[in-house]
Amino acid sequence: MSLQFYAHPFSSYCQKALIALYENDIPFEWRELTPDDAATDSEFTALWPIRRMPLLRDGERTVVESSIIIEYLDQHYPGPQQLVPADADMALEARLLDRFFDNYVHTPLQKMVFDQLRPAADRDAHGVKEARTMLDTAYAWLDHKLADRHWATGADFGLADCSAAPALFYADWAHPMPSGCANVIAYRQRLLARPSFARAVDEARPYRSYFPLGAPDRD
Ligand SMILES: N[C@@H](CCC(=O)N[C@@H](CS)C(=O)NCC(=O)O)C(=O)O
Repeated sequence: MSLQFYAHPFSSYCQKALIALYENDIPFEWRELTPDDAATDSEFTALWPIRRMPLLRDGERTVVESSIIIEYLDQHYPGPQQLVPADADMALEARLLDRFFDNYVHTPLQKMVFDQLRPAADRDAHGVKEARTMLDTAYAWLDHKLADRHWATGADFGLADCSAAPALFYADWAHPMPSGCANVIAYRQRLLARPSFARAVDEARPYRSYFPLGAPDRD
C-alpha cells in the first residue's frame, strides 16, 4: 500500500481529506498523530515543519494542505465519485466554495477553539467576537446560496462538500446556526447522512471530550 495518511480522526481538516479517501474507497495506511507516538510525530515534522495536519505520503511524494490532497487524489486515484468537476467554470465554483468553507467557516471556528486553549489571561475576547460575527455572516450567505442546491455547487457531491462537512459540523457546535438558516441546517444534515462523512464522524466519536468548547450531546 503506497498511501500513508498522517492525521488524527477528530481533526476537522483531516476529516475533510478523509472524506475524499472514503468516497472512492482508496486504500491507505493511517499514521495517527498522537502525543503518545513520538516517532510518527517526528516523521511528520520532518516532512512538514509547518505541522498542520493532514499530510499524505504517496511513495516518496509528500502532499500537504487538505484541498491539495483532495485534488491530488482526484487526479491520481480517480474513482466513481469525481470530486473536482472537469468543466473549468464548475471547477472554479467548487474551488470558490472550498475557499469559502476554509476561510469563512473553518478559520473563525478555529479562532474560537484555539482561543479556548489559551491561558485565561491571554484570551482574545475581541477576536472571538469577530469570529462569531463572521460565522453569522457566512451562515446567512450560505443559506441564500443553498436555496436551490442539494450539494454545495449543485447536484454533484465534490471538493466543496468535503470542506463543508467537518467545518459546518464543528462550527454548529461552537456557534449554533440560527433557526432562520434552514437551508444550511438541512445541508448539514445531508452531509451527516453521506456515508463517507458518517464514517469519519463515527470514527471520531471516542474523542469528543477533546473538543475544547465542550461537545454537545448530539451530532
Ligand atoms: N490549511 C490547512 C489547515 C490544517 C489545520 O489547521 N489542521 C489543524 C487540525 S484541524 C492542525 O494541524 N492543528 C495543529 C496545530 O494547530 O498545532 C489544511 O487545509 O490542511
